[in-house]
Amino acid sequence: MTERTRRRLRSRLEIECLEQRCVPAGNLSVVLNGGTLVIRGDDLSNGVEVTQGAEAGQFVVTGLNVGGATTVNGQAAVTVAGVTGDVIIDLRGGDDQVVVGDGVAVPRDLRVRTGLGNDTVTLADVTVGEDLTVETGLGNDTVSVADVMVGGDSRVETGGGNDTVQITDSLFSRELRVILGDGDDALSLGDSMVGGDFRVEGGAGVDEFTDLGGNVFGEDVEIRNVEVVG
Ligand SMILES: [Ca+2]
Ligand SMILES: [Ca+2]
Ligand SMILES: [Ca+2]
Repeated sequence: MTERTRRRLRSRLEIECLEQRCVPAGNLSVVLNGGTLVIRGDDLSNGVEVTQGAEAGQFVVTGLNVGGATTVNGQAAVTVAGVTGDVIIDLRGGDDQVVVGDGVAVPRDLRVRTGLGNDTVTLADVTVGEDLTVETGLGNDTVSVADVMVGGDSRVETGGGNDTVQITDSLFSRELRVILGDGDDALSLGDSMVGGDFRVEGGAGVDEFTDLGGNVFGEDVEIRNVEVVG
């Protein structure tokens, strides 16, 4: 081994050690960028809960225990004030858990992405000023939406895997699109209002849509590639 090769190897090892020290297991990075709150996970399983703070535009981001404690900027929880735009949650690989609720009012878009893994997204008692997007990617995912009000368009896309989407007691001012992707998926909708088009795309697999009743549809209803409708 030449001196140059040895030096190069040593510096690479040092970088790897630094990376391991700087990124503890299951940490979320939380930043406020021009009024937009961005919560990013790593490829380990992450859990996060976002709740409303004392004032408008103030949010409390708490790490949840998902087979190990998730930290938020290295701490148990952080409070972020001055959120005037979107809330973006991107947790990447791992079996992630996202809870947004308890009266959260997102000024503009709420965008949740959970990447690979078997992920769970729960939105309960949330107001979204503009658009709502939930993308759970490959893996067997569960999305629960209850008591949610959206001012703009809504899209839930669950990717490959056997996914379950349950929507109740919610108001979608404009269109609601649910794209279930590959795998045997199940969607249920109850006591909700969709102001624009309601579109469901089941994709490959044996998919099921259950109308729980009490729904009001303002425009077109289009359910495609869904094998069981009840
Ligand atoms: Ca994931
Ligand atoms: Ca999926
Ligand atoms: Ca499917």
